[in-house]
Formats: sequence, C-alpha cells, structure tokens
Amino acid sequence: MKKNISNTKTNSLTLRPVYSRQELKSRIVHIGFGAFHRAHQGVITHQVLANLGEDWGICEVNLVGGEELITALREQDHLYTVLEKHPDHTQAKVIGSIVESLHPTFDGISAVLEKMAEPQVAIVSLTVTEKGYCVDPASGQLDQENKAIRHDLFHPDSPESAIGLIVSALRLRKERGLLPFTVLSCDNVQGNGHVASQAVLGFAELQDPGLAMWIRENVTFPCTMVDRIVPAATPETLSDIETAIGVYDPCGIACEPYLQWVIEDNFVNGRPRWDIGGATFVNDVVPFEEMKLRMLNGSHSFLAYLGYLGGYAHISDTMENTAYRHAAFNLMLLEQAPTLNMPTGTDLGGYALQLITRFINPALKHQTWQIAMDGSQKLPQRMVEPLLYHLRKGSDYSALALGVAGWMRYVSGQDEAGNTIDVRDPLLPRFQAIYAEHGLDSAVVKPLLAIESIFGTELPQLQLFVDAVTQAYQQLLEHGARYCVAALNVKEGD
Ligand code: NAI
Ligand code: CS2
Repeated sequence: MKKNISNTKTNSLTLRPVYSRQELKSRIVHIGFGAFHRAHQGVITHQVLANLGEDWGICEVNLVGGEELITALREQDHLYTVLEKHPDHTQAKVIGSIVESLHPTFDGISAVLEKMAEPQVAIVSLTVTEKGYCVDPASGQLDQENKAIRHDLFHPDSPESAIGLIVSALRLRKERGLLPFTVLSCDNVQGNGHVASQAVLGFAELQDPGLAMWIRENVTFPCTMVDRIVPAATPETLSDIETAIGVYDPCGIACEPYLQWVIEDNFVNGRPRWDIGGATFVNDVVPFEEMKLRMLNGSHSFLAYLGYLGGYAHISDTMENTAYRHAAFNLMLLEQAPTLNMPTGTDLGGYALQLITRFINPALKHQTWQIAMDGSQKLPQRMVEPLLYHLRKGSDYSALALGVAGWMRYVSGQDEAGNTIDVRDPLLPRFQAIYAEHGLDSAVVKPLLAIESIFGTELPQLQLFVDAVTQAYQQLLEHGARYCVAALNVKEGD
C-alpha cells in the first residue's frame, strides 16, 4: 500500500484530528476544492469539530479540473495538511473535516445532484472564483450569454455551471418535500451572497418561474467576508509539508497564519458553530467586505500588475522596495479607506499596517502572476467604486489610476523586457483584439475602458479619469513600473 497521511504515523501524533470522524455526515457540500477552501473553511470547521465534536462533515465537489487532487484526497481518507507559514517558523495541522468527495468526471453529475438532495445537507458553500458565478461583474446580473448557462438552461439533469447545479439540486429538494439548503458564497465578490442569489434566481426565473418563487421564499444566501492569503501550492510547498510531517501529502497547502471569516447569520437549515473555530457572525457583512476588497485586494491587484511589470515574482519581493511598500500603504489609507463606511471605532490605520505586515511575510511565496489573473472579474469590486467616489468628490486617485493603467499594460501580454506574459482572463480574446489593432500604445486606453462589464458606463465618460489613466499608461510605456510607483510617492508628498 502506498504510504500516505492516512496510513502512516506523521512526525507528531498530536497533528491528528482528535474527534471521531466516523460520526461526521456530509451536511455541507462544498463546490470548489481549491487552495483557499482547504486553508479556510476546512480548517475552521475542523476547529469546531475538535472543540464541540458535532457532526458537520464536508463533501467536496470540483466542477472544473481538480481530478488529480480529488483522487489523491480519496486515497488518503480525505485527510490533508495545512502548513501555516510564519516569517520565522511553520506549524502543521492535519485537517479531518472532509468526509467524502465527488467529481463529475468519475462519479457523474447526477451523483453530485443526488448528494446535494440528501436530507441531511444543510449548506452548499462555494469557492468557484469570481467567474464561477456567471454574472456580468459590473452589474452583478446573470450573464445569459455564458456558454455553461446556455447549456444548463436546457439540460437541468446535467448542469455544468455551479449556478445550474444549485438550481437543479434545489428543484429536487422541492419535489421531494425536503428543507432547502443555505447557499454560502465564500468568494472575493462584493455582496457575494447577493450576487449568488441574483445569479441563482435569474437562472431559475428563465428555467422555471415556479421554482424561482420557491427559492426566493425558502433559500437564503448570506454574504461573507473571507480572508486568508493562500498561494497556489508549488513543488516547494509540498516539499516543506513533507519535511514538517514526515510524509508526502499531495493535497497539502501552505498559508499565512492570519485568518478571518465574517458571516451574515442567516441560515435556513442550521449551521456549524463556526464562531468556535474563529469566525464572526454579524447582521451586516457589507462594510467588512468592502474594507477587505478595497484595502487588501485593491492593493494586492495594484502590487500584482505593477510588481509583475517591475520584475517582481512575489508580493513579498515588491514589499522589499520601499516605494512599492509606501505606495501600497498610501493606496490603502489615502485612496481606499476614505471610500468606506465602517462601524464607529474601526481602526483602518491599524488594519492597513497589519496588511503591510502580512504582505511582507517572506515565507509566503505569493506570486504576482497568480493575483494578476482574472483582472476583468476583480477590478470592478477592487477599484471601480472607489474611483467613482474620488471623481465625484474631486479628491486624489493617482494610485488607483496607475493601478488601472498597470492592469492595461499587463494585459498587453508583453512585459517591460519584451517577454511574453501568460495572461489568464475570460476576456483575453477581447484584450488581444484591442492590442492587435493599436499595438503597445496609449490608444488602447479608451477601448479597454469601454469594456462595460469591467468599468460600467459612468467612469469611461469622465474625461478627467480617461486623461489620468492615459497619462499613467504613457508614463508606464516611457519609464516603466518601478519609476511610476516611485513617482507616485513623490507626488503624494511621501
Ligand atoms: P484555486 O485555483 O486553487 O481553486 C479554484 C477553484 O474554483 C477550483 O476548485 C475550481 O474547480 C473552481 N472553479 C474555477 N472556475 C470555476 C467555474 N467556472 N465554475 C465552478 N468552479 C470553478 O483558487 P483558490 O485559491 O482556491 O481561490 C478560489 C477563490 O477563493 C478565489 O477566486 C477567491 O474568490 C477566493 N479567495 C481566495 C483566497 C486566496 O488567498 N487564495 C483568499 C480569499 C478568497
Ligand atoms: C488575491 C486574493 O488572488 C487574489 O486576487 O488578492 O486571493 C487574496 O490573497 C485573498 O483575498 C486574501 O484573503
């Protein structure tokens, strides 16, 4: 038998789950067994089980890719390792909250649907990336032109999208007289619960208005703010984990020590005591979500585009350059924080300092290229609203304008040394067409800003903004990213 984490003693027996995993049932079906979920919901649920011994197990589903990962997970009895990387030491935990897994490729989509229709399933949670919601990012409405959505509308028994799958599973529950489940989005999408709800209801309306009404009356879609920096695993990550636990774990994942989960407490069919595992239940998540998306993710995107162009492979590398560090801090505090409406007493200065410390962590090799991915889906919630705020108020938005110009320069597909950039984005063909027409020239600014699903309709009409981005783009062409980031600090009187 192949030696793995389930059949071999790890370096320390205390790493093992202390609760009886036989008692666990799949009361949560999670769609999107990626890096983040393993280090976040998987861990928090594990902590609850370790403290309370309840029966909230998780069944994992991957709709897109991940076949090898699911196969490996099954071979090791669904146990996996999380390695927390502090700047100067690491800490490993073996997580036991996952009890089963399904993949349409091996098990067929009907097995996934049947699982979601089992009576004990109370929550269907999601980490399917921004594009997995099949919505127009600027309006949040279901994208009826999406290929998977078009397929699913006419094939309720064999859905391909997460949205089609959820609607079909809810149909089964309605037909069988079962309680519904809560749909819990854990993606970095502003108002993620509302977006999930709009997508699910928009889809159900088109397919079956009666079902849509039942969903509207019976299902809830709590919003959540999720936070933990979890870079994609590399061979180095897996080797670090092997060193820590003494056995190779292909499902292992490394992450930062910090962890936050703020959840709107609105569940229709029960929920685990995730507060025991470190989550916070609140009535209104929106302010926390906006704070995180604008201050953390907004500056992450800024650092990803300008860092990649400046020749930095990781976020921690950009932080070694004082100009980048100051620019990120100023972006958070001077351009993003003022756009927020936080509960009294929220210390945004302290939050910004904490974010910079997290970004500096040299043990966390978080690639700028990874964060740069899918910019068309990320910019709307990270930069567009704050830009509109400043343009209405007449306040400074130089760092945000440079961030947008950095994204535009990045999606050209060519770095500052003339090497190819592997740009990953659902709108790549659109970017390529624009660059094919105009070349590496500031003439691309207007057609890129005209992409309504990213920038909406108001922003591209504001000449001041168009001029600011055009100027920043021109500067990037002439002087490069490092120069522009340094010049930004001089401008802000740093
Ligand atoms: P990953 O690349 O490891 O996993 C992506 C997951 O999404 C996979 O399970 C894949 O099957 C699924 N997926 C991709 N496209 C899909 C689609 N069209 N329909 C259905 N499923 C789809 O990425 P990771 O790191 O797990 O991140 C996933 C999401 O989690 C992010 O997009 C973000 O919204 C959120 N997140 C990630 C954090 C991180 O630091 N990695 C932190 C906070 C939130
Ligand atoms: C990052 C996020 O990839 C990205 O776009 O900005 O995944 C970031 O690491 C997390 O949101 C941190 O919680």
